[in-house]
Amino acid sequence: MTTGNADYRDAGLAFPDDFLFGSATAAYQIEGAVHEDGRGPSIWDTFSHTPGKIWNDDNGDRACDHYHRLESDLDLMVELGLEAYRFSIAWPRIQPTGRGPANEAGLAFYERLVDGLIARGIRPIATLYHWDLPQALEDVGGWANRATAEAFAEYARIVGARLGDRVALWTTLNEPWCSAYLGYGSGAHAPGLTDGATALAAVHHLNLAHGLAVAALRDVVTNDPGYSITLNLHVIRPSGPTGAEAARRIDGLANRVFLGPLLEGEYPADVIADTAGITDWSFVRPGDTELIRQPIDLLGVNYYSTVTVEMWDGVSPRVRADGHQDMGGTPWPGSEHVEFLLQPGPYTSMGWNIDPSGLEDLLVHLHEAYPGLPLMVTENGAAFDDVVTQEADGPVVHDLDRIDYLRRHFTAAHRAMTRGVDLRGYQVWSLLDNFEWGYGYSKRFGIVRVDYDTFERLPKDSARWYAELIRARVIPG
Ligand code: IFM
Repeated sequence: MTTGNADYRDAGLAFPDDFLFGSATAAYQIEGAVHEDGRGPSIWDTFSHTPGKIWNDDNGDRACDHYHRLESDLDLMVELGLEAYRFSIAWPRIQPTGRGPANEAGLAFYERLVDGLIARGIRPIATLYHWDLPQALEDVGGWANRATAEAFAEYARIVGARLGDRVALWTTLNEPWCSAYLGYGSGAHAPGLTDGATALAAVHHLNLAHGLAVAALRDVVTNDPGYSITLNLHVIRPSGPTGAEAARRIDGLANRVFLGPLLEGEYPADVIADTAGITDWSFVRPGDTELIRQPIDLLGVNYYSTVTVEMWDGVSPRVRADGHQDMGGTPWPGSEHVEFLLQPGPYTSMGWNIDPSGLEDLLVHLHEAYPGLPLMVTENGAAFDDVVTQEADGPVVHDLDRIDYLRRHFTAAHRAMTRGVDLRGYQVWSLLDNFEWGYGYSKRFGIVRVDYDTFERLPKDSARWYAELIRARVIPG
């Protein structure tokens, strides 16, 4: 029974039997053990050890110590009833310098992980790249260098040859928007560069890397997996008379510059025009868009919140106070005159607005734009300032705000499905509290709490709530 209310708190919504409920993590955010078993340094090791880049100068050296707690973390997944687990493979564990022969110990670790999942009846969803580029590749240009895309295909081939009889779903890249624009445009992420032309070259080489990697995987895998990429598409609300122009620009840079080549075989002409003063796009070589547009089985969607935009005239004091005048450090090359307005609340502790209608809108839009392409929510979740309470039976985290967030977003996903969207599953971000990039350990996204002194895991109430959803296949009341 649905109540259909505007708050997305419907009761009694049932999910189909083949809907894949799971949870997601990423290597650098949870593994730790950065110097062990031959792992090479990544750009995030370098960046996080650069003073002032990360909140509290935190780093991923130990993270959640998952590398040493693999078996008990797998058992935890069973306790929660997960049907799938989305993890990422650290490229520098497989190829310490990003090229050359495989590091056996690195492959063996992920083999234990995949085998451990399968033995427990959990489907492995493997992401090849969740931002931890081998530092040696960055030293010769990183994602601004076409050779990195070619190296990525070789890495994909190595991993595919080893695990390509067991992985259920391959994801090439996680959120290339972040890798390109935060890594090379705004400088908020590793490697911390601030150059618009470099960011746009990175966009293209990431797209190319995806295409080359899918082809390389197809060459070597022996089972019948799905192939996918995960994008953090922006849900954009226009504001005022200039909102449509602002939305077009941000949609171009955030969404269409990926969806175009990946799914339609071309870059959007308006994005090329908008950025003509920054780059001539000569890094796109003849034939590249054909290489990028590989058939995929599923598109991964990461969704957290929405943005509202309008154009600004360049004299607004509020914009100056926001630092948008720093043209050297924008994630929006060529569109620095778009202003991002404060969103109506409520907010998570990231300051991100909570708007489940954005997820429904996004899924329905993708379904209409690309009919026949299955979708999966590969990340959704929320950071809140959790409180640990000591009760008679031990410590607990009553994270009602996270339960409510998840309830509302699962409802949004369900509503999208009733509108015809072919949604195959939902991976909650995140299984564990973890290293939240520039925010270090200050933000907790986990449905399981991690004590960063003892590394003990404590399932929060949201984990119990999620376990009940998975068991009953109905959103708990
Ligand atoms: O923690 C990140 C994740 O690595 C990528 N997607 C967004 C999450 C929350 O910021």
